[in-house]
Amino acid sequence: MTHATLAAICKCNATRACCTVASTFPFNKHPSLVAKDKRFYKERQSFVCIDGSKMIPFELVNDDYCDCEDGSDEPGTAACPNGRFYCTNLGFRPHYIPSSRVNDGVCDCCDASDEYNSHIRCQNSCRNLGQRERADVQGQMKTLDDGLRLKQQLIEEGVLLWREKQSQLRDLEQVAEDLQVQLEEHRRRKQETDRIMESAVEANGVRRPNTTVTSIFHELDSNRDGSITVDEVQANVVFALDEERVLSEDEALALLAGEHQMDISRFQHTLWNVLRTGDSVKIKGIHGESHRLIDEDHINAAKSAAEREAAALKKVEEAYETANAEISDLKRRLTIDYGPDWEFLFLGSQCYHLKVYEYTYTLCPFNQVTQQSASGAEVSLGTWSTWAGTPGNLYCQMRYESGEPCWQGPTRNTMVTLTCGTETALRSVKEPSKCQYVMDFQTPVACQPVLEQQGVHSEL
Ligand code: MAN
Repeated sequence: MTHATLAAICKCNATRACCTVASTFPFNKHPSLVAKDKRFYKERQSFVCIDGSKMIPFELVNDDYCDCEDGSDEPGTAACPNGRFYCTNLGFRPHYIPSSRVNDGVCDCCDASDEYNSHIRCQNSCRNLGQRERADVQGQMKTLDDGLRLKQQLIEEGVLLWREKQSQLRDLEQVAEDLQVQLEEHRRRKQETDRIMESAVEANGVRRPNTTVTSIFHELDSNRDGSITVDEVQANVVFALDEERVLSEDEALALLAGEHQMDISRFQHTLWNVLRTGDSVKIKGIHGESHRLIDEDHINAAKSAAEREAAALKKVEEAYETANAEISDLKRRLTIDYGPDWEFLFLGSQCYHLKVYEYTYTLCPFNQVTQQSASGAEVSLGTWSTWAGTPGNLYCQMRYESGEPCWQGPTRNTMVTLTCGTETALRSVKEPSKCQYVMDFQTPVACQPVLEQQGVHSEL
């Protein structure tokens, strides 16, 4: 449609929209004009497009025909595809809408100004929206206030906790030092008992094996009556250096410590000791060095002592290893960045859970993230890597990396976003792409003194 045609229509029919626009809204009072833009629409002979590209007669402004490339000649109609209509939205937030939405039968501005010449009637809902938004902002401000108070407490606790960890480290280092001394002592004792055992075994290596007090006693007690008599000694014991000569009764009696009968417990403390060395008398019929008897009890005692020492040493070694592992774990944890005031330190000893559908997610800050299925199987969604916020707000995101590899996919990773709240809790877990997880974690320590009041302007 040309200007000439449009002007003709307007002149002919004053009820047509294009004409009504001009008659209903004097140009410089049109609701679509932002205060700062009003200066461009002073009623004069001509209008210069705001981008300076063209000059047109003033009656062509808002004539429902787009003349300016920047759409500035049609601030109150839908004629220009790139035109913008300004919703004043008094009581709420002002904003621009594309001009194409003006009088299109849909209420876009909460003050109804975009449908000023439309078949539908729009309600002005700006007041309600403003009230609701103000209530939301007040709620957020209260959360922020409470959160900041709690954060202050956590900062104070963080400092104490930090000192506690430092002293825990010193204690552990002392324990490890003591254990090292004990370790050296136990190693020395073990060497000693091993040596005694080895020499006991070695010394008996050439002797008659499998001999014990009991077995020799039974060998001498020919009639198995539980005691050894003079006859039995004469029948079974000979002189080491003269095996042919039979012991006299007196000699046999002397070996029985002057008694005619000897039970095993007495034997153990008298004749057994004489026979064991094999120096003066020995069991008849045994030749060479093997007439010497192995003292199994002695060897067993040495073995038990060596085993006891080995067990004691193992225990101390394990305690030493545990202490050292705890020291390196604590040292590692103390090198983590817990925020400028150690305010995030308390999170290091906690875990937070959230069940989402069939999975239970667990976030153990500065440690790891896991996912447990209903069957109980647990997979790692990543271990602590680093703070990952922006340089100006570093502590608003945590990254956990190198979790369990995903079947035919990447390694599982998790990004945790920290938001301000009065409680510390895991609020949501999502998996926006396969095996890549995002968590919303609320905590007072994420509260910042300045609330980012995005989009809330002074008009409120
Ligand atoms: C498991 C879970 C899911 C993941 C699939 C990938 O079922 O860890 O979160 O998407 O594996 O195969």
